[in-house]
Amino acid sequence: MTDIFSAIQRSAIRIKDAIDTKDIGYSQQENSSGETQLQLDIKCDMIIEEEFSNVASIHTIASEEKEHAVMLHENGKYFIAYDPLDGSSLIDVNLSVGSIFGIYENAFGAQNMVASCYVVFGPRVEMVFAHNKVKMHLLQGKDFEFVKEIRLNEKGKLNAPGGTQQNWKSYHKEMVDSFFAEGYRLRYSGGMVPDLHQILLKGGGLFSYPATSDKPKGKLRRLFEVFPFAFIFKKAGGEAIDGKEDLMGLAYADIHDTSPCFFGSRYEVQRVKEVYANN
Ligand code: FDP
Repeated sequence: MTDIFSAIQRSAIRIKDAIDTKDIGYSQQENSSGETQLQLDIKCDMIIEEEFSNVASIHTIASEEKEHAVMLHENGKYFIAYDPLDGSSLIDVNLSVGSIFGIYENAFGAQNMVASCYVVFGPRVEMVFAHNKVKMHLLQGKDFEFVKEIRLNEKGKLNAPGGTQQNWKSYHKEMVDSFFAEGYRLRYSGGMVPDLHQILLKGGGLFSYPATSDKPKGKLRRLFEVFPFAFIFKKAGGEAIDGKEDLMGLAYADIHDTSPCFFGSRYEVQRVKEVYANN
């Protein structure tokens, strides 16, 4: 696992350089989810693939930017699903973005996840790695230094509601409003990585990306985004559900499958469960 951790660190340093120095323009390519790919997405995907190619313990990779999984080393045991640059449309307005990695043993699937990791590219570059514990590291020069362990409180103060409100179900809107009525504050940038990072570091709250009328199966991808963050939230003492079920209990059929998702501390996720159980 140390070799994977180091490869992610090397990738993060190269991605930071790419963000800082490359022109950002729209390429002609579309990714498998039908979105126009930014050139920077492609560059970041290539960086990660290159770094992972040098790690013999990695059997197969799946990237949000590639239609199919790619086998790297026949004798490796880890399967890594990653989103090289999540929230990349936020780059041209200079908001934070991130990379997400789900590390699976022997095959993809939530039940096989053994570690997960994300990197936030903001004013600082921070990396959060969850194995037995959830640990945050800060990029200092060319090295990542351990900063602290992340633990969620029982209850937080932040509310990050994703998706187009016009397309929310009425009970979902009522639930979101009920948190605001209780004093929760809106914190939503539109980047999953910084939005969830904020909730993790500020002790708790709720991030939701529900099923909507335009996206009945949610928007966020199970293998690349949902399972990795579910693993992190649970290890940090919080919860992660699809409305009713634990996200880590969900299967996947296609590597690009999505799911509605709710991540938070226990108090807020309990409210989600109560509201969704009746709907
Ligand atoms: P983006 O489309 O900019 O890549 O991964 C998808 C994502 O960003 C998440 O980072 C983010 O939380 C979500 O989409 C935002 O979607 P909405 O604008 O629909 O809320």
